[in-house]
Amino acid sequence: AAPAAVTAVRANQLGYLPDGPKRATVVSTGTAPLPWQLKNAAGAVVAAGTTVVRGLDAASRDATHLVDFSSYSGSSSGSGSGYTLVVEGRASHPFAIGSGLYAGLRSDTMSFFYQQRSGIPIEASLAGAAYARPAGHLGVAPNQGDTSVPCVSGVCDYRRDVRGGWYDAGDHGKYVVNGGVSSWLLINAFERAEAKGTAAALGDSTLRVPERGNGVPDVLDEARWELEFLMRMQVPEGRPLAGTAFHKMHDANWTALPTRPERDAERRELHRPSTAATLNLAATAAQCARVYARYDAAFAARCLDSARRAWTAAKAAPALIAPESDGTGGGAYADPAVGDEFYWAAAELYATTGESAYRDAVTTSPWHTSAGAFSASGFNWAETAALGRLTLATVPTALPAADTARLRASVTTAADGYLNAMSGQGYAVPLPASGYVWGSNGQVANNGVVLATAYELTGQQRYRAGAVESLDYLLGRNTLGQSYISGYGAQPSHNQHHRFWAHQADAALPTPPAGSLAGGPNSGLQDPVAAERLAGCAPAACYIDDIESYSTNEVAINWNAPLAWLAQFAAEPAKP
Ligand code: 9MR
Repeated sequence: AAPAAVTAVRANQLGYLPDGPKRATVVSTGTAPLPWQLKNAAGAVVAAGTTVVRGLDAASRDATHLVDFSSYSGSSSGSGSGYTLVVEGRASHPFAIGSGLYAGLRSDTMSFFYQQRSGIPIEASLAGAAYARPAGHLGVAPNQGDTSVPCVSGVCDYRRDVRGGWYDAGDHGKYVVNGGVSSWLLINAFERAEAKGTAAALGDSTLRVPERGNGVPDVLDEARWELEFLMRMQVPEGRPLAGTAFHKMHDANWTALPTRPERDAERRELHRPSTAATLNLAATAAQCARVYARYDAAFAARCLDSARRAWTAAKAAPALIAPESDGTGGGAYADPAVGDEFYWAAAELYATTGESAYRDAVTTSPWHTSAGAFSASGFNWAETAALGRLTLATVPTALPAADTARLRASVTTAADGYLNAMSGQGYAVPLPASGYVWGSNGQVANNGVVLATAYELTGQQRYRAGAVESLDYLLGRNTLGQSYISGYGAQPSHNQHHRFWAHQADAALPTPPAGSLAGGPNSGLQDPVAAERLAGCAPAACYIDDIESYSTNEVAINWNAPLAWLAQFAAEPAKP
């Protein structure tokens, strides 16, 4: 019989960890196992075997086989990224096998946040000459500035200084709801590493941030840039709704692509407070109070005061819902259900203070026991109960031991669900076929964080393997053979939607810096380019590396944050 046609061999284009899982996907309609070979840079065969027929992959509609070369324990030396997997004469892109693969990604994914900073110049010495730019939105013409922003909603008539923070994504908006989960993930990555004893790798002068050398771990310096902004968004004492947080601030109208931050001439607007934003502030400021206490007691105390006031204000105003219709000039980030945000905030306040009022708010919340806290498609900016669970499962508290054990089991049960989803697929993605929504790559990374946390809790290697294989998907083991991370792999995204990293729109501007994660496949086709170019796509193939495809190809802080978390995890050695 003629050999079965192989149309692609999809592997992680960055590479594989010597002690990690090493799996790849072969696209072939062949119904019999196929021989595979692993070749080194010199072309010598160093391992061989036969594929396992996996069959039709629902999300991509590809006919698939699996290659498992996990037992190969050699590694490339020097730059040695020359391994290829070859099946029926067809080769994967070259990749490395080495233990140091993820250190660069850890650093680059964190530099993304520095380069998204508002209100501070981006220095060539830290970001590279192509990425340097003046500070944005400090009120220097033509900017109208974030230093004195009018509240436009009708419920307030004053101005606030809300400078700083990170721009959300490709736009220049700053949103408390999305800022919360993003800063939480960076700080959680550090808190996790502290508990594990690996935080030194994240300490002072480990990242390219201007605060290098100040004695504070750089990841905390970076997250503080956002925390200071989040606290500026709190309504001051003496004003109506004191203690709540403004939902968001952004331009009055969407700006054109490209627009450099310092050239944005639109009016900046502060939109009315919401309960969801207030609880994002309560949760992240409470987390801040716990984690920064060892490094800056005064800042930690300021965070705790802000968190307490936000909690009290949210209890007094539990139904301030930001409308979905408020999407001119910035995203809506509307979240009509805030019970999960109440749970998350209570969990952080309880883990930090141990106080009974917060404990009672935790234990009486339906989210404390609901099986829905970890959904199949994962937590996100609107669904935050899982964040409270992760904190209570990992940070020591005085909850009864049985309750803590149940919380931990909820994390491993969720992780087992993701592993189960992965094992039934051709590409091992911790998402159901229905999960390819706006920002699906962020959902993959978020579920990777849950898998990695399950590993930290149990030491069981299958969870580490699931977390690392989530990275395999993002780095090229997918139906498009796309590395969704700029600067990484043979076929990386490089035209992500961004107003400054807009090389595709203006050749004088740079492409996104290395380590920028594209939003990823979105079967909703919610922008004109996607609608025109991707009609009929299989869910996992609804992606185009075009700067205008904001619904599949934007970057965002809430997607890069779990990627940075995972890169940090994968850069650490496995537990013995
Ligand atoms: O990530 C957000 C996604 O869940 C929503 O479906 C989408 C439409 O409302 O908005 C996404 O967030 C965007 C925000 O509204 C504005 N800045 C860019 C964000 C990423 O695309």
